[in-house]
Amino acid sequence: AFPSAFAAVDLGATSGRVILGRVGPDNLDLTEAHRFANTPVRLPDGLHWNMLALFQETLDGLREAARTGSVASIGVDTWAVDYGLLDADGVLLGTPYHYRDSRTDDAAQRVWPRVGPEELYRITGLQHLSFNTVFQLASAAGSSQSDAARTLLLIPDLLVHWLTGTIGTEATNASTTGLFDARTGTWAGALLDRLSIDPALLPPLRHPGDPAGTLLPHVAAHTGLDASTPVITVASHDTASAVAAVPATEPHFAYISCGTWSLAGLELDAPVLTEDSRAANFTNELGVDGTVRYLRNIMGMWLLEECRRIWEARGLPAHIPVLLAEAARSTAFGAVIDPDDPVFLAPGDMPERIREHCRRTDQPVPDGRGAVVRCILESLALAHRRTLRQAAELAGRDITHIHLVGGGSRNDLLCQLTADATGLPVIAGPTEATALGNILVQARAAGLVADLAAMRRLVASTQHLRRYTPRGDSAAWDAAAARLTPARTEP
Ligand code: LFR
Repeated sequence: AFPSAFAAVDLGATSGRVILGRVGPDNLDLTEAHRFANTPVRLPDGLHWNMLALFQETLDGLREAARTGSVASIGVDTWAVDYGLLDADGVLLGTPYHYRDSRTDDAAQRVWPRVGPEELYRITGLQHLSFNTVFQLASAAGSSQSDAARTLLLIPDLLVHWLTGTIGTEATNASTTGLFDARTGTWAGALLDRLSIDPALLPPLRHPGDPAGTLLPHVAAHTGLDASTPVITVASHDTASAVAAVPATEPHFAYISCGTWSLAGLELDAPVLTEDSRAANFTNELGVDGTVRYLRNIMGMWLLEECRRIWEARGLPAHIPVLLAEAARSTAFGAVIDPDDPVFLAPGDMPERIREHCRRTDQPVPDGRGAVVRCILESLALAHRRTLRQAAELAGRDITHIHLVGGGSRNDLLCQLTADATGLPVIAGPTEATALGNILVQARAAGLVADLAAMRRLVASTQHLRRYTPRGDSAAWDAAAARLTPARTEP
């Protein structure tokens, strides 16, 4: 019944996948063509993405997709802020850096003397994260690589360039750079000028749904796809794709896109650029159709992923179901941490950093892996609560329920704890929200879905969702929340 499928290339910070979606009036079926690990590489100059391996895996995934039948179009989404630089001949300069590389730790100090944090926020509406593109560029200013750079391509745009040969910047992802004007939805020309960034470095904007080109002959040859296969611009910032696929059918919803990061917030019609919003470090990133993703980054499942990596490196098997069962049996509210403390940003010995954080804050030190995982999940639930309450207050909106999407929605305990901590029902799923958002924007471009509301209705009626009701222990959560003084991450 479904002649062809849309291929989503969806790269996350720890794994990537190529997923096929078949879309009908009442159907939305996903098949995974290819899944692969995304393993960053440390070189003498810092932490990098293995960009060539990621492109190769993308091609292999598309070849798998081609084997299963005809592919109507392709869309690419990845994490935000990072980029590759091309020289005057269009050749990639070096290897893109990973946003967790420490070279940007103090880079804001190079930007603020020229444009202070308050003014930056009034223009860009962007939360302060040490690794925003604007700070990455500042940390590299004057290097031979920056001098040779003629074009900056964000990671999904770089992959699209390698697939099609075309050049452009997708707008939802452009909104995470710190070089984009949240009020006008265009590159922030005057800001670039004051930061001595050549505007020619930044390619023209493309919007979700725009055609991005067709396949280069060698890409068609390798994948077995027809060279005329279109690549469609999707919401190339993975979080924007995930929010587009939130299965909301009623107003007053909040969302948490929970993967390596927890992105918790609201969908608004217009940015909130107030000083209070800046002080609370909320971001106004662009969503599909000009919507505003008013949210905050919370450190997310990264804490657990990094603990598991460390445990496994020490020969301790760290299967998630086993760890979660141990966490469920552990004492509640042993210790809680502020997941957004910058000490948790870089890769490293996360279990020890968590114990150290507990010592520093005069709390019992979690003893054993179950207790560490319990501490992480309760702390994330508290961060979800704090963030959504603040978002509602700053935006002047009510929240009646929470949609928790992404890989974290598989984590039963986290979903229940989030419902308990917030006192709001949590609707969990879909897990592959990012790929779904990618596929649905392609389906809309093909005329199969009418608009954003119809995309969400289709997700709600076809995907498996679970509902968690708060268990009513709100006094215990209030007490736990009172134990934390969150780190001020804003300047
Ligand atoms: C999530 C995400 C966040 C962004 C972070 C770094 O995958 O895209 O939205 O802040 O990664 O790029």
